Amino acid sequence: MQNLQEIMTTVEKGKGKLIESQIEKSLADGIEPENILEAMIQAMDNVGDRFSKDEIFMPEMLVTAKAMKKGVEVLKPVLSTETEAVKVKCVIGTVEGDIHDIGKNLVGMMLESAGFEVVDLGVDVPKEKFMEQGKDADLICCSALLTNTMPALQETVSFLKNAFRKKVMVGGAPITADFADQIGADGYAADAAGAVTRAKELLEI
Ligand code: B1M
Repeated sequence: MQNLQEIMTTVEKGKGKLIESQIEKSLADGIEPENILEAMIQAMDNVGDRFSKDEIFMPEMLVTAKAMKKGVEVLKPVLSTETEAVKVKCVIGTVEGDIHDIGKNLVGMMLESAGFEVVDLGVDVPKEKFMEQGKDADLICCSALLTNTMPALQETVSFLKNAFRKKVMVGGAPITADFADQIGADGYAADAAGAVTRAKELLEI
């Protein structure tokens, strides 16, 4: 579809100024917000592939991330389902050493729109901060995007599981269900929608 192709190109080229009007036009044309989000995620994957091949570098990756973030902001009101609060609190953050936050933000946004109270600790979060801020939470959500920060995820999970009996859910591009099991996490989800389903299962909501 032409609209989605345009949005992908805009994200890939990091043309943040165009994204709002293109998304609004697509929504007005009846394209589902989920399909727009999917196209933007696909664009980020393409950017990642080009980065791996040394076709683009950090500055380009940064502007695409900015365009993506802006797009997510535009989509947020239409993606949110405004369900009743479920009286459950979760804290979410990206583990220490890792500054990727687009996926984590999407997970937080979907949890929020499913009625969870979400406290976002941001990126590069030390395990101690997860513990401190997670004391009165029902669920702790940890994201990791780098193979290099998988050990930090593992340390965070074991630290939290030793500190208290809270449920811990993990996710992020390099994380698998097997790895999540191996490091003792209670739950894993591959994407933001799956994170809501898994969180509800874990908390028996
Ligand atoms: Co970086 N980066 N990056 N990057 N970056 C990746 C991850 C990479 C795969 C690119 C590549 O080489 N192909 C690669 C990692 C390779 C590896 O680890 N093996 C990489 C690298 C190498 C790096 C640097 C090391 C580059 C450098 O400095 N030389 C550096 C690291 C900095 C650091 O963290 N210390 C770096 C920096 C950056 C930018 C700052 C430029 C920017 C991030 C900006 C930001 O986030 N604010 C950036 C970007 C944009 C990417 C790519 C292109 C896109 C990431 C993204 O936002 N995806 C990425 C390539 C790729 O992913 N294909 C790449 C879209 C997002 C919606 O998906 O985050 O996977 P994702 O989230 C999904 C799921 O994973 C899941 O749900 C989300 C929604 O569906 N999920 C969860 C995520 N968290 C979850 C938690 C859950 C459950 C599900 O429960 C708790």
